[in-house]
Amino acid sequence: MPTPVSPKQAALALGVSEASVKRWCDKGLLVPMRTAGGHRRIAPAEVVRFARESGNPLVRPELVGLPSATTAGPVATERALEEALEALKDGDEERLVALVTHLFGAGRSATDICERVLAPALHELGSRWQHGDVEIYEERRACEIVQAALHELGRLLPALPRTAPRALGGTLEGDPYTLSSSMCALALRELGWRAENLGAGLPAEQLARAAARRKPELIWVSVSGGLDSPELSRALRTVAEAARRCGAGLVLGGRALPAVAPAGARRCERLGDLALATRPAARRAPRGRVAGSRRA
Ligand code: B12
Repeated sequence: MPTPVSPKQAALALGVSEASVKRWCDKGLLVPMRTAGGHRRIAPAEVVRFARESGNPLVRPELVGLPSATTAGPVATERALEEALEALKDGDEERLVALVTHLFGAGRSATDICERVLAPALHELGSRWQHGDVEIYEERRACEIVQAALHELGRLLPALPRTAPRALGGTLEGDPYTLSSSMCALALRELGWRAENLGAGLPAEQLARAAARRKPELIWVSVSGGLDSPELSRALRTVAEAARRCGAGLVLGGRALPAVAPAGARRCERLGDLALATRPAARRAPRGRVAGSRRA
């Protein structure tokens, strides 16, 4: 995250007077930090939080170290998917980062941006690749750019308290898809979880070992490809057993998830389902239930 800014810079970024910013600070609506000399400084993430919650849009985000809004104005909000696709096709990381920052600043959740803008843009790119209209290198480049946009969104989320519950997850051995798990981590972060993404292609035993050491309250696994069906079911059972041992909930999702998931797991179609599936009461399915038989 860029460095904290003065009330004057925050005011220019929000398009309001410095006096308003100071008043909001005094009322506790904007939470500043203090320099050694006692001057107020406001973290860019705090300015963004205030902009989202108060309905005062960031008119000059570049003044708090965020990408300029000039490449992603209000029109882009309506045609965000098209804009994202163009940025991906052109290999324009700056444009995609500016777009997601703008959408987030305008009040869209990071989860929603993943689900309604970034993932559909990748799906479209995939079908263009299938029809020979997109080169392999363009697809790989798009993944890198999306990863950068996710990273930026992560930096815009408010800091979590130290007491926030821990979640960890990733994709299993042979599954090379990185973005779905990164998006899960971001969505969980947004829900207040300290989400540790262990990345792609993880042997189930490693995930089990990480769970035993890190003692998460939640484990997620995204399944987009990789192992053959019986091997995948075995790997998922290993993870489910690890979750059971450390008392963690288990959420599963992804395009290639088998129809039957291990008992105790919650199955999700969408990132948006995580909100319900990770509520304390919902984290555990009753013993013996086959999670695949019930949509979370
Ligand atoms: C990028 C990409 C790759 C890259 C990925 C690189 C990387 N760093 O991740 C690489 C090069 C690995 C790749 C390889 C292949 N790919 Co590919 N790939 C894609 C592409 C374009 C995007 C994938 C992606 O990241 N999507 C974005 C994610 C976020 O979306 P998502 O997976 O749908 O996930 C969403 C939900 O499912 C859910 N979700 C997912 N997991 C979880 C978990 C939880 C807990 C929750 C709550 C939710 C959740 O939330 C997500 C956001 O909405 C897709 C197109 C597509 N339709 O997705 C093709 C696509 C998946 N690939 C395809 C193919 C054919 C292949 C290859 C076979 C190509 C080849 N001949 O080598 C290989 C197979 C690799 C393997 N071992 O499985 C086909 C699959 C067709 C099919 N029916 O199976 C697709 C659909 C393209 C197409 N239209 O033909 N691919």
